[in-house]
Amino acid sequence: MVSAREATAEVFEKATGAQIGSYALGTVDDVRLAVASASSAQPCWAARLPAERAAVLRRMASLLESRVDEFTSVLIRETGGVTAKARGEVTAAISRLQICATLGALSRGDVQPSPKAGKLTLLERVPLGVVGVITPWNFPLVLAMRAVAPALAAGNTVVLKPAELTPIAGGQLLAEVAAEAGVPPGVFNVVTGLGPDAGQPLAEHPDVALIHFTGSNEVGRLMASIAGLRRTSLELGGSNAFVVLDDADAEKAATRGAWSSFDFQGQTCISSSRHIVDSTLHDAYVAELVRRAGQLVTGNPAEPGVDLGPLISAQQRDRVHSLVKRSVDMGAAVVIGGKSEGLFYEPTVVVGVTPDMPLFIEEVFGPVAPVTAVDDEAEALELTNSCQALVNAVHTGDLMRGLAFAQQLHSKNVHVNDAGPRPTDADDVDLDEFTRRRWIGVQR
Ligand code: TXE
Repeated sequence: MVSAREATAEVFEKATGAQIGSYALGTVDDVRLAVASASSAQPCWAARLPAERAAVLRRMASLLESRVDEFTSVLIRETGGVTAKARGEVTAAISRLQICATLGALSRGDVQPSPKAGKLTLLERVPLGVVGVITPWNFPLVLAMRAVAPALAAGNTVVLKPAELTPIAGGQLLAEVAAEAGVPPGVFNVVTGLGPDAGQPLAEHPDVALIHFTGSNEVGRLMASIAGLRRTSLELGGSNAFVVLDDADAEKAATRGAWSSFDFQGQTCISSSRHIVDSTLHDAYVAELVRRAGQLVTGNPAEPGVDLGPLISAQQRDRVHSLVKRSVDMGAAVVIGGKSEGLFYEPTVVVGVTPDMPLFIEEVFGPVAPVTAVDDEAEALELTNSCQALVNAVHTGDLMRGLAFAQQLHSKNVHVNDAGPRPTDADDVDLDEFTRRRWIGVQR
């Protein structure tokens, strides 16, 4: 994890600005070394029995469990998330390791009959080779694990480039845990550094079989253009809608809506970025949203009783503020919030947001709830589908109506009368993504 040019940069605690670590500014040479070592380690790792690889993953899970307080504390400081968010992330990372250990140990091929007499067809699932993983700063540990655990379980080796704002828990400490758990040298490699200097050479390296990227649409597009015929897995941003139909319970919906826009300062890919509310419920919904925003305590996330910590960086704060300001300039109105101090941004509710405004179109990624009033369900549906989204939510007093609405949405995930992450952990990891099928026909 030391860069060939030995240059380093500092890691800061987001709430206080105190230095909490440093990371090597990796270069193209570091990436080449890491990929070379991953390439040479891969055949041996792939040749191990799946159960042996699973045992190593389980040891990683146990070690993470034994260091849960330390990882939680580091995550609070490097991401600015509160204790529950940070602890939840460590728990989710442990669960992904355990799930992948089980899936990996159980993984089997298949034998299929052939129409040709005396012929058998064997199906094998084989690892891809070297997997490059590039992660963002919002959930650095679990988003790394979502790729690292299934990739290793399936017999691949990995080169991970963590986000430069958060390289400790989901990079440096993770490498320590892997080594202690018995992951052989070269099987799991971490190259820290800036995106263009360390991430891009990884994406461009011809010996990397799959790039697994989570981050902005802009860099995602770059990853896709670099990939050519090579496999790329992209988890990008979107503008998630939180829809409230005319028969919903406005108070209940606003409780979930507030959580969905303000949890972890709105900096998650599942945060609601647009509240699309039937005009008959608009005032009651906004009143409750504002009441809840006003109750939230902003401060150092390490302290008990704090609900919202700082934003990740001055750049993100300025981005969020610019979305609010440009929308207000176009006619929207801030009901509560809208101001910042240092990296802390007040929980903010903005009304009168129309579909042409930046707050409607762009992913906010900050503690802002933009509200748009609609006349009926048809308009709600049209507006929801007018933006790309990862997870939309619909609130209604009639479950069947909610299901029917959900079935017409274009997003990959939908919640009815709920919001947040997908309901199961198991669904979040997919070993098949890190393997390819090989058919072997055998003639007697
Ligand atoms: O992401 P970047 P940023 C969205 C969200 C946020 C915006 C910007 O809207 O406001 O993206 O966040 C690496 N070649 N999401 O600027 O820049 C970088 O070092 C290769 C949604 O932090 O995409 C980091 O490791 N890699 C998302 C990773 O890409 C490059 C979570 C992400 O950084 C690179 C985060 C390059 N040229 C942001 N440039 C989600 N879906 O949860 C940067 N990187």
